[in-house]
Amino acid sequence: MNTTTQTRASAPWWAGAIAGFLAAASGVAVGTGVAALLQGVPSPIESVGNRAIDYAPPFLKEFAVKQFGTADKPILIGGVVATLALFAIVAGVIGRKKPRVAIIAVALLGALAIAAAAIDRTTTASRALTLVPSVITLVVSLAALLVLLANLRGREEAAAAHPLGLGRRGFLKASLGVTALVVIGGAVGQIFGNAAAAASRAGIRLPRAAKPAPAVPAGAQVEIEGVSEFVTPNRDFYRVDTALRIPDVPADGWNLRIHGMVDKELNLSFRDLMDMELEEHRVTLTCVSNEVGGPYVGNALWLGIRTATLLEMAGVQDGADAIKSTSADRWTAGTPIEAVTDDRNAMVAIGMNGQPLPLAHGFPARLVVPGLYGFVSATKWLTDIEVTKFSDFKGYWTTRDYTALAPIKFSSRIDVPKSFQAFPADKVRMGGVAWSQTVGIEKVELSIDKGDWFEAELAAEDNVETWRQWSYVWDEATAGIHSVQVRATNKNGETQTSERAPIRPNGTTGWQSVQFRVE
Ligand SMILES: Nc1nc2c(c(=O)[nH]1)N[C@H]1C(S)=C(S)[C@@H](COP(=O)(O)O)O[C@H]1N2
Ligand SMILES: [Mo]
Repeated sequence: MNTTTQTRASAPWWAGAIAGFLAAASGVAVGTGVAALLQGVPSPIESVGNRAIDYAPPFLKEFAVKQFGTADKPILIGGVVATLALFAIVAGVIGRKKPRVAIIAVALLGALAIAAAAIDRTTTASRALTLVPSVITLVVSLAALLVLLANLRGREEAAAAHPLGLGRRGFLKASLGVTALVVIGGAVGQIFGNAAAAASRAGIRLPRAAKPAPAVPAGAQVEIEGVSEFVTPNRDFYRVDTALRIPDVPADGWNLRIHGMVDKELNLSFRDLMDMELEEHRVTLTCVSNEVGGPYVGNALWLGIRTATLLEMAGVQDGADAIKSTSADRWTAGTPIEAVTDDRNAMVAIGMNGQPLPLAHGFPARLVVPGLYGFVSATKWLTDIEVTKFSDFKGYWTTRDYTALAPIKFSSRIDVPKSFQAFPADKVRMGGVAWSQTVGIEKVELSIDKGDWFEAELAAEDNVETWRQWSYVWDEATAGIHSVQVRATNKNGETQTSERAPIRPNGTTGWQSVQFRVE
């Protein structure tokens, strides 16, 4: 027995750090596991992350999308976890001498998680249920902290030899126990996070379209290695949304409500939709966050019911100029009534490239509106369409410095060459895509080494709501570094402007240029 009389001596700082970390980790792990078992309830970390997403200033979101692309979500989660861990560690270190401070700090963390859960828009469960994981996190973290600190304080003199005052074996057991909790909590979250929707999707057999899409015309696909597939496979289709966890929305029990300035409110089940006259259309979606030459554009075959048909069933009243669409995770978009009732192929879609919508792309149903950026039209996990007026509401991004109206700015992209791709001199084959949804592409021009513009070869057109591919074979290439620039002209006779516009408030413009090497 160590007989030091220094009763105020405290455990080493790292023992406090470990105590703080273990306390928070065990609480979060249990909370995460519990959340996963409650359908539609976000975990405490997700709720805090969701707050960060909603409160982030628009420039930060642009930075994140630009720097991290679709990895922005894991990075955000990582940031939340790292911040939390750091806070808990500092609390533990202080707690060796001032347990009250540590307890208050951990209680504050728990309270933060509870507050985040209390206003988490993404939950699809009741508010009371949504609070359960964060309350459990608070209780477990505090209990763990109290036990660990009591051990630290109670056996100060032995603490150096016996980390956490638990003795070596006790310490090992505690660490292993928490590690197991974290692993189990995480695994349960992975396995059960979207279980209901995944099972529901697996059980769906989509009906054939009453009005199928014509086949993709021969020659719509440019046969050059590196040029996009004309129809983007689901696994390659870009994904953009604010959802940290994909909303878990099984088709059974799902309901689409169409209401507001209508003669007759509609409530449609998934079955109701499947039994309607379904149509199929290829439409190219584009995200406002797409930089010139960027990847956030994709072309798919959508199966669904025209919004015009649904709104005719409901009977739109005079004076309405917008629909406000809402998702299961309470994201919203505002779309001009004209765009969803005119003769473009705006749809409530339930199928994508011959399959039920993938969970990430809006299962069980989403909106697709040709010609408008996704943030003002393409609501995924759709549950509600309110016929209303623009003067009475704002969509999610419109409250965050983006415009209310956002037609897609027509654009063109170079798929090949990739930046600094090397070609043999006799084989410089270029290609890419251009889009001007609802108008159509008339011409694509190229300029090599800033020389005169000349026309690229246009591939066959599918329809004016899809992109169109282009190609060019440069057979007089000389060895060295070259550049190629692209610009499109649409069927309204407008040519892409060289003027650069940023993403915010309503989309980029400018000409893409790529450098490449000829050997
Ligand atoms: N529920 C929900 N729907 C949403 C979004 C979202 O954040 N939440 N983002 C929109 C945006 S900005 C775009 S560009 C499209 C992208 O659709 P995709 O992920 O299927 O490509 O979805 C739209 N629908
Ligand atoms: Mo978007």
